Amino acid sequence: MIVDDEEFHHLNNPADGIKPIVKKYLGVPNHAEQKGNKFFFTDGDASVEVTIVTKEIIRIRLAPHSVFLDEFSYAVSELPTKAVAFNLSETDLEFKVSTEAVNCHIRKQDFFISFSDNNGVITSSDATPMHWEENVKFGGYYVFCTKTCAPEESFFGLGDKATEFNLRGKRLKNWNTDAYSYGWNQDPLYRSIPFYISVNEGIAHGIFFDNTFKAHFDFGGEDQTKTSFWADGGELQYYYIHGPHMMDVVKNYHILTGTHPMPPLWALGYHQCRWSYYPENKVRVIANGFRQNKIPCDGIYLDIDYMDGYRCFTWNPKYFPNPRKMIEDLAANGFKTVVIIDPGIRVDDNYSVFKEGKEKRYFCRRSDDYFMEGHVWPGRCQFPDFTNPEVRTWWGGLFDELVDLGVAGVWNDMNEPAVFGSGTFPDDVRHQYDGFRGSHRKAHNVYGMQMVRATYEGLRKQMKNKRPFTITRAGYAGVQRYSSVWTGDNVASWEHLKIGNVQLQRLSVSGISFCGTDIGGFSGEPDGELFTRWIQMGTFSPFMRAHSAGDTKEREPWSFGEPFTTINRKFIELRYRLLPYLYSAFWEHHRYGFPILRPIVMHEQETVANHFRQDEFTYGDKILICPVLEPGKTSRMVYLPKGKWYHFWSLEMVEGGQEVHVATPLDTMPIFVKAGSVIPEYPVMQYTSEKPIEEVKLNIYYSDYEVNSFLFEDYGETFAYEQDIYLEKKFIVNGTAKTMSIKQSMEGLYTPRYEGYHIKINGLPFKPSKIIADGKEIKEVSVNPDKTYEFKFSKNFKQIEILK
Ligand code: MIG
Repeated sequence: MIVDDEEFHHLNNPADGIKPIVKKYLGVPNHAEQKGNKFFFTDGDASVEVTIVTKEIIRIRLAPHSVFLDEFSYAVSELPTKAVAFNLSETDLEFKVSTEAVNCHIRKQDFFISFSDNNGVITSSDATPMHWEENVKFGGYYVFCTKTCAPEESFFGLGDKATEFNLRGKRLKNWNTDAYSYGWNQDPLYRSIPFYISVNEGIAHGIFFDNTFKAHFDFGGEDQTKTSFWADGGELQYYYIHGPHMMDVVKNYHILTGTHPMPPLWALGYHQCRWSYYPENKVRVIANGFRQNKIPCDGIYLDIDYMDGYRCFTWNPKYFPNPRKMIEDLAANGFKTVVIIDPGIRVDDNYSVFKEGKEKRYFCRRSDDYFMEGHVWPGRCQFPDFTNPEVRTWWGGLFDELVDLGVAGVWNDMNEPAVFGSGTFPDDVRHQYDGFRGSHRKAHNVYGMQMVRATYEGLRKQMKNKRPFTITRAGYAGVQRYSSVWTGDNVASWEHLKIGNVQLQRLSVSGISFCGTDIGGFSGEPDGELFTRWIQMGTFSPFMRAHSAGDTKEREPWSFGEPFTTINRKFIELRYRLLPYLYSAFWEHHRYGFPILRPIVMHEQETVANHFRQDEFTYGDKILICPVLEPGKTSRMVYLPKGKWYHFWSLEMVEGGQEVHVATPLDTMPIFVKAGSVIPEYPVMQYTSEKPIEEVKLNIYYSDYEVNSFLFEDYGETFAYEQDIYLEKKFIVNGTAKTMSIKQSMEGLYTPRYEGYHIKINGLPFKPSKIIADGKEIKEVSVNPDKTYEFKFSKNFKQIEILK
């Protein structure tokens, strides 16, 4: 007998009514409800929550069956609490939630959500309603958001992506990956920063998709009229961050995710690294090499070979029989020692770290309770669950011996986490997730960040009032609160110099200002020219470290002979001369949320052509840099934003708002200083604390319009700044055809030890007859052939007048 389908279906099968899994879209919002600063809208089944975070920041969350997940985020430790004025209004067409700066519109017809500014300009709007798809295998939902993409809209951010600075047309993924020798367009890399900035018709806004699962972004790639982001789990939760300037967006993103703490001053010096300098004598020889060659250096690194069988927190007794003595001697020679620590802990019952972690059940487990085991450098390893606060505290405590030995900084590597063979942990590994539990699908992207957090917090406790230095390879949004980063295993190629230049600018607008590349390229062999061009770029990277893989030739700044050694020295010296400038830019980052590197588009976002400039950037806001990114280049074009600029080497004044042709012989690179700037300078030292600063040089550049500059000073290595012990100085420069004035004001509780300034006036368009400082005429002025003028005066001056 043939049973026909129809008949079969007529059996009373309860599964019959279950439809296949499809994407579900929000329906029609029929209801609005307010609870404090939150508004809830529902279509009868799913709900959307709209939270007023600040005047410029609104958060959206979606709950498919109206059950919101617990509010917990590793990126945002606390939402700002300042009271904001807002209101809800309703028309036939929409609900509208407004602050002074932004409106969030919820369209009644289809639940489209859009945002507009207080001039009514729509800056972001849904192209389909928010949607989701049930995940049968793991539970929860894949969550999706699709917005419109305007014809000339540009996109920036997302951390360390190795592709064009403008992300328009790209489809990218966030899943922390150990990407040895990555190439152009390779994705994903080491970090996941689900934050992007859109600039359209001169207005910028940001989207921070705070979701730690594997996440995807499409910026008009698949369909040029659409921008989408989606994740393999978690909640569809994002922050709309209003501009209108890119700078506002970045500052507001920092309000959510925090900034880097102030680094110890030495960490802004030059660092030398290699896989690996060992045994001990080798480390000493390298350190002495710097002093003999008179090339400044503050940090020296010990890569994995300092350990005993790669066991973290141990020393190889053969190579490093007396680490305390070595670190002490290095310190006496002006070097801070930084050691690497990886997450993999060798399975070995005779190894105390493993034993203790095992007893206390601190290592990650699989879904069936087996330990997560995998091979890394030490051999078979287990891995601490850094998402467990108790484990973090334990881990932090493990640094006590290293700190006691005098170690000044810690380098966390392999924390994507990386596992040989399989790449990373399987999805089913369980994590405590600060009590909110999750599989590795949820914890993968935050694992590295929680590791370096544990490291930083442990060091901070043990170093008492001293600022620790940490560096991490992996990270998630907010990792800047705990660490600096480097861009991982790059390659000694010109292409990688270019990639690094873009990556650092991108990290900087993505919340991670304290970043650098492996100068010279990690794998492969740079020639002298490439190494020198890389040192030049590195001079203007917030973090400056040369590093190289073990199978390459040794590579110190003097390894290539002349003329390279001399040029490398000149640039590393320049790094040290500009330290007070960098340190001040760092303070502006830490305290006010400014990025340290600022791409051109951040200065002039109204001009679409600038959305595609990626070579030039400013270092702080006064110095414009354009690295030389190709071999054999004796000149290149450089774009200068509007205003007047001085060529750093020739002092020639150049009008901005155009591209200029700049000579680039190997011993220089294009550097320009904004007219009106006051650039503070330290004397060159072989390391930051070699001598007390006796005098600070102020390089002042004439301008015929008013320009403010800024100098930050404090103790340089303690947390006294958290008790407001610091000094913020403001300089105002202005000039006419016959006069120039410099005013100084200061605020704060710190008193620097030095007494005086050495002032150098650059670009003066007239010959001065008189210089008057606080009412007194300065008699001793040196006049230089390049028409610059130098004199000394008290650091407390209020006003200097220069008269024709
Ligand atoms: O599997 O510690 O990116 O900087 O020198 C390689 C050895 C492990 C990768 C890091 C690199 C470091 C290297 N590490």
